[in-house]
Amino acid sequence: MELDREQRVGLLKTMLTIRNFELKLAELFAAGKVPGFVHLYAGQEAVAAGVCANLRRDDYITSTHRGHGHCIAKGGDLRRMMAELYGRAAGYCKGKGGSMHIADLDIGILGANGIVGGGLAIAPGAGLSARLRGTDQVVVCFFGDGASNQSTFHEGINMASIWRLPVIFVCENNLYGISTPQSRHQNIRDVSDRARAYGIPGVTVDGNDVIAVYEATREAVRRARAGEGPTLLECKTYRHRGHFEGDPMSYRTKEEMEEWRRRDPVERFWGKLREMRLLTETDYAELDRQIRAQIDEAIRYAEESPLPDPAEMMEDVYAF
Ligand SMILES: Cc1ncc(C[n+]2csc(CCOP(=O)(O)OP(=O)(O)O)c2C)c(N)n1
Ligand SMILES: [Mg+2]
Repeated sequence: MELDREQRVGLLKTMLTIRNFELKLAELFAAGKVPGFVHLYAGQEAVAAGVCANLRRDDYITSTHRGHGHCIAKGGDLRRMMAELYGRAAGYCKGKGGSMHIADLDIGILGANGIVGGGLAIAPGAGLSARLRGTDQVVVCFFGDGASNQSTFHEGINMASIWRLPVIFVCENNLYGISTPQSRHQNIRDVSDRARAYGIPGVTVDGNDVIAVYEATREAVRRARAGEGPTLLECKTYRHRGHFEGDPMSYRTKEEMEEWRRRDPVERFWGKLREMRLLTETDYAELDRQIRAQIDEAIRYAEESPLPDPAEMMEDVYAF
């Protein structure tokens, strides 16, 4: 089934929203407006956009420390996201969580995770819940190449495979875990090879090609909804920025970064749409302008919100 114009432009819009949001956030962070840590998603937009375009509002995702893109692609509210990043009371976690704790249960976002591999333990549980409630909801578990060495990866995928849970495990292989290249943290090139050990399909796609990601996810979602069980989908991609904002990036060469910038997922897809005559330069400029205006509005919303009241410090805090 071919995607129509509206669907293609929708994919570009999601990617461009993530790109603009992240680059604006980089500026705000450098200006000292955003406290804490931020790990930006710029460069990996095709993964979040291509995957989430296959999901319904009531499907679930689990996210990571690099989670803004997942949240935006699943329909997260830019204003509440920005307010959370600013640590303000109007934020998703009332300003008490920050970048790595954004969640929105109303639209199936089960949360970002500061714990690498944390989502791999949560996703099978959400899949089991869907099964027990008799729904056909599916769960997407986003995680990185580094996380694929965590015990939760093996336990989570094994559990999901034996119970045929409706989970799509999406590995965003951006070739690094902090400063460690993939070749030094695992002895395989394709993380999807590991799927064989659990008796499930393993697929690797170009994670900078939004259509390739979209199509591979469509099949994985079809399988999951039909009760055929999980898939491990690896998307090869690259982060444009450091591991965190402020990372000097001494572990990567300029040549490597330039090479990947030539494969920029947003530029590439916009170029395709222009070639297909689905979008003109004017349309693109207008789309970009609207997105920037929405982000500026989110910043205004965040800046107008008060800081959380210190008296509420212990509210919404759980201990087990
Ligand atoms: C359990 C745990 N171990 C270590 C860390 C420190 N840490 C934060 S991000 C990261 C690397 C994650 O790499 P990857 O999964 O490839 O994700 P990427 O940052 O490339 O998106 C590590 C080791 C952590 N947050 N949690
Ligand atoms: Mg990585």
